[in-house]
Amino acid sequence: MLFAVFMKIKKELSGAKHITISHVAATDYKATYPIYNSNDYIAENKKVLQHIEVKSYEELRATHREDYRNLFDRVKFDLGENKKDSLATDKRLIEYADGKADAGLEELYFQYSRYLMIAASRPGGMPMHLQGKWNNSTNPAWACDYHMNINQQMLYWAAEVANLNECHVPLFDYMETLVAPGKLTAKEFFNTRGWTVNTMNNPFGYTSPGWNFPWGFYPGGAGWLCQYLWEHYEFTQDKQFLSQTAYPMMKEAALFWIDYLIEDENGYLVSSPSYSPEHGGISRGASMDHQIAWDLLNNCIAASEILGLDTNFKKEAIAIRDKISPPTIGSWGQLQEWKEDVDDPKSTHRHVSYLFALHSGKQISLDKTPELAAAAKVSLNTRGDEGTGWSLAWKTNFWARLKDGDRAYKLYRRLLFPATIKGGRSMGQGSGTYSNLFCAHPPFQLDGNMGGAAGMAEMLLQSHTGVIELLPALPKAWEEGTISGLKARSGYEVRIEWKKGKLFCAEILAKVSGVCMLSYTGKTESVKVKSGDVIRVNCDFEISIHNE
Ligand code: FUC
Repeated sequence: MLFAVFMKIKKELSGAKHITISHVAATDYKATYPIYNSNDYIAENKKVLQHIEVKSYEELRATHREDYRNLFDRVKFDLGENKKDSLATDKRLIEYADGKADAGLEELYFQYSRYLMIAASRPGGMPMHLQGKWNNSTNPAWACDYHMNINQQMLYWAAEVANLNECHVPLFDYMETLVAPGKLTAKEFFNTRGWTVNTMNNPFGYTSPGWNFPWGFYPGGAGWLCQYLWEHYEFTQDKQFLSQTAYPMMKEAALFWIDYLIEDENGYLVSSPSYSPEHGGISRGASMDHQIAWDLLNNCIAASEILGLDTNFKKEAIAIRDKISPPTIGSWGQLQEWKEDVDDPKSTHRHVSYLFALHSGKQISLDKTPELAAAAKVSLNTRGDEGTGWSLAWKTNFWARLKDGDRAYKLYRRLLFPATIKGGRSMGQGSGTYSNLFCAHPPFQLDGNMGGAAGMAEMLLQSHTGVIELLPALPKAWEEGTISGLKARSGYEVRIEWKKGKLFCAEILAKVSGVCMLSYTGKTESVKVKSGDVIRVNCDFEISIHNE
């Protein structure tokens, strides 16, 4: 089509020094169940065109830059001197794979993920999916779909902490379009209330199990997605979002689980039938389902308290949450993937779903449940340090939550292994990073980029336990550095500077009033703050409050 336009222009134009071509491309797609093609794309195209035609190219470019920089410039990241910025990226990756230091490449990887998110996920548009807007095929891998058994969730792990909460919104808008078809799926397939989605989803309300069994069956999808509604609230403290958008979807997803769980012979509630994503057969009591149901009910309980509503539902949610079959330690010290103690210590499968409670859930933590955290470590060790792109990224995050910075960093470096090197690496043949820094599952999937960036943030700052932990998993390799603009839960913005592997100073800006819990190397302090206060922390972890 563009070619035809060029030919016409060539015929009709003479003597021009430059031309500006305005291209608009709305479609008839509208994200409304059950009819998805009612958008008046002609009117929409005309409107956009009228808006841009009155502006020069320079004006448009300036508007674009301002819009972009407003998001991008929020986070500054510096890992010190060692930067090979003048080397081409493909060569840079190869040197990095040889074990050479390249702080600049690591900074770039983090900021590149933020760039991809800014480019691909903006309010009013569709959320990112497997290949995002960079899909170049009419028959892409896994249909370039919305895949809910890890991929879609991982795509947004960095959104809040990397200060791009607006970019999270398309995911929530999309989730809202899944509720009506998801209710039908819950009723028709499982005879429950509420809504659910399975592994594969698309923009046209596909929420049922498919396209194949068993991997297409995954009732945990909606519950897991709902975690990010809660996270968005936790980071932004936006109560209107919580009451109008998040809580209604969370509650409906919780109703699904309240109906779906059944009591076993020991009086525990278990998921049945259930399936630990892409590993093992259909059984009763896959741990991931229990952890997701626990997380969802736990968040619903907190939300109903904050909003001051649904007392009866809250009571029921508490009773159900506390009866769910808890994470269990098996005969060889592992965290059990299923209700039965049947884990295979030789399995190096890429899906590590049963550690959801460690990340991105928060039921297991080093401080609050040390035995379970130790069991998670045993499981992770047997799964090994190989994997597909997203699997490496998830393991980076797991080790960061276990506060083993060097191990997290090892996985992170593995994620940046050049996919172009012949033979790749053992299990995840060809997994790592392409020369343009896209993550290689393979094939290219955006999830690993976002999961990798989230893992880097997780090494420097954690806040999922209600405490802002500074440098919780700092690897030895990152001896010096500064990061500013990261977000922490409960409405904080954080700047951290470290030297010789130790905290040098930090500043925490409170966006809302509250009590801020801070910790560094096991020392914890709690301070009362007002919105606008800045908490300053020095190298001895001494705290002062300022209001400029
Ligand atoms: C899940 C994973 C695959 C792949 C696909 C898109 O099914 O098991 O590895 O990432 O999603």
